[in-house]
Amino acid sequence: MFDSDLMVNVVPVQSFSDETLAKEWIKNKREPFILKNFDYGPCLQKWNAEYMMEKVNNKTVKIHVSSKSEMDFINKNFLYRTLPFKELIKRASQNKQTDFFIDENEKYYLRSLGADDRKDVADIQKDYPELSNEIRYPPLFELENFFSSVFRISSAGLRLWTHYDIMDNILIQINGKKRVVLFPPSDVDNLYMKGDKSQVLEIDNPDLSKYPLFAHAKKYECILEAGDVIFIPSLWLHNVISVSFSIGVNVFWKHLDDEFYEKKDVYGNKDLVAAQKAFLFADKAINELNRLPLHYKEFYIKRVIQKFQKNLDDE
Ligand SMILES: O=C(O)CCC(=O)C(=O)O
Repeated sequence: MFDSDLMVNVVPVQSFSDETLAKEWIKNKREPFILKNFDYGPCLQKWNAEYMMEKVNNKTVKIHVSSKSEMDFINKNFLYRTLPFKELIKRASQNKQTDFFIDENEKYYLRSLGADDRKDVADIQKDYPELSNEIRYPPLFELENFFSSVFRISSAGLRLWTHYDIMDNILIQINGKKRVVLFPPSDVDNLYMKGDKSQVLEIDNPDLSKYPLFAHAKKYECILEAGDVIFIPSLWLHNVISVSFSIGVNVFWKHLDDEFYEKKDVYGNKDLVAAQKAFLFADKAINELNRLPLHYKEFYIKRVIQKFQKNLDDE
């Protein structure tokens, strides 16, 4: 189903070809945009499947393997596997028989990790030295705020679940095409969140009897072509589908003071420290109220919500 009511809420993501304008937009507007025609260095011409297989020789990577196009983190419908980088590229780009046994229906997804994935932040410059001088990042953030750079390499047809990140980031599309759908943070009530992920997997064909509020969510949508970069502001929910075999680089940076971020968060996807504390206090508050008879609990939950709402209204 592609409901016409849902179509009403689709906004095309706008594009710029001027980095200065783009940087201003990040500062003032905090909405997604595509930056076109930036010079990323040789990666744009070079980084195809053959080149990557030849160039990155001695590396193994931990990947997601899924028999479904819609990867579902909440119900874990995929497996983690470790493969040589070369083999991942072979499988993801061809999805057919290779030296290893391969199921034609399997789809592959790499979100690259640091050298020690428990301690190190992913950084393509360090983790893939053979490629490091072939990519240049657009000047959309201060270098001192750089947090991580992550490969996103995917089979055709694979969809990454809708989620938000707590840091501003850009996704540089280097090879292949992606469809990106974004939802503003103000729609978080319509997205049936579980942690940082939405439970609505099939965003083009949602089960509205289960997720009726999803019909009100405003979608921003675009196709990312090779050579495009999309700015994804923190807290904007996004859902990404690889239209073809795809190589992208995702760069994250800290746009708030260091103290707001959890120190040991190597993935950069933990909620801000203040928010984690707030969730903890909320759990404690719920435990307290659970001790009361139901009608008291209902009454006081409403009063607590009023208190939060008043705080927002007073802003
Ligand atoms: O490109 C992808 O597969 C996911 C990108 C993403 O989640 C991001 O840019 O934050």
